[in-house]
Amino acid sequence: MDKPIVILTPSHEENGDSFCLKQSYVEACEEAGILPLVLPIGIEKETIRGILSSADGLFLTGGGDIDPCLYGEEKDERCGTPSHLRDKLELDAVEIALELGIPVLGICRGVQLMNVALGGTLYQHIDGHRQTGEYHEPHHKVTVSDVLEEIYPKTAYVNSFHHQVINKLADKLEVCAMSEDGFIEGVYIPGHRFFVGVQWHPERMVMTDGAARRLFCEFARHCTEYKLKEN
Ligand SMILES: [Mn+2]
Repeated sequence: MDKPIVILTPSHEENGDSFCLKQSYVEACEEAGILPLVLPIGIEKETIRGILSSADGLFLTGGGDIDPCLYGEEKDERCGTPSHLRDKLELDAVEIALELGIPVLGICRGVQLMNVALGGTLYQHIDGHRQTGEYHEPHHKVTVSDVLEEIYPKTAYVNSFHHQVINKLADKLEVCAMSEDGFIEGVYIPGHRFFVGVQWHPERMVMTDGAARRLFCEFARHCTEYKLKEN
């Protein structure tokens, strides 16, 4: 079996006793030839290390808001209730993934988490940016550069289901997509084999948008390359 194993992070509600993962993430992975597995909420850091050491990629999925105290801010009333267990799980997972050098994909909350994990900050609420239409419908333009240039057209149309967005960019990250209203919508680490986050939801557009499919295929390709090098 040559398919790469990718570990997906699930959603969790504070004080909830279960976690969940939207099917669309799993389906987009399978479509791209990835074997998707879930990182359980509440496990110890060493357990995360054990799991990621046997994997070929990490996928930070979308979900609720990150605790603003993790980027040094008081919580705004418009910021949602954070899950401390999920925040911790994902911060640990990013740290370990960077140590291991495995490919990392972040979507929506995932790109925000990447930025916070590396020392950046978020806007806790922005008005007038989130769409009300269907998940697969494009909503606004983004201008792409660098690592996304071979995946998306220079001007791409993407969906938009976020009310938070990157404010101060972490030092290690570079921008690879900007929205037409001036927000950072894509980031990457220069020189890393694949550490890419986008603010939109490509997993909801894979049926209608070739670029969304290419993003998952490119992630899968890097995960496979990592797998072949490591084994
Ligand atoms: Mn957007």
